[in-house]
Amino acid sequence: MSLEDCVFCQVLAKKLPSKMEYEDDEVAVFWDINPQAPTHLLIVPKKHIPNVSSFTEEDSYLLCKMFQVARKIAKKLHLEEKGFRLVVNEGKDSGQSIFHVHVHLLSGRRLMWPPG
Ligand code: DGP
Repeated sequence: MSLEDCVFCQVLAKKLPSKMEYEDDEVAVFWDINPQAPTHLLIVPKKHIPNVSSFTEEDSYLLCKMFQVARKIAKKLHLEEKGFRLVVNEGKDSGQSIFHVHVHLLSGRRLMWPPG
């Protein structure tokens, strides 16, 4: 897949604007363009991996790192006390619309369960 085909690759390459909250060599965190909660961030690996099903054994470190970054961002934004939700949509029926794997971090309102 080329850079032009993936919205998140374009965000990561700064070819599309975003409100970046965190960035290192492997993972970036930016604010969702269509927020579903007062805090709605996306934790995204810089490596183009389409979805969870595409993760290889070698990517295991990255998957773990995405959750570590989520934890640090939640702490930085003081989300721990009230709580937050981490969500990964996998495939079209789950609602995945961008096929570059990402973890949604949602917080700031009472979240319903089960999700719709
Ligand atoms: P999902 O449906 O799980 O694939 O989530 C994709 C999310 O990405 C969705 O909540 C909207 C968000 N999104 C789509 N395009 C952009 C964009 O160009 N910039 C940002 N910041 N978020 C985007």
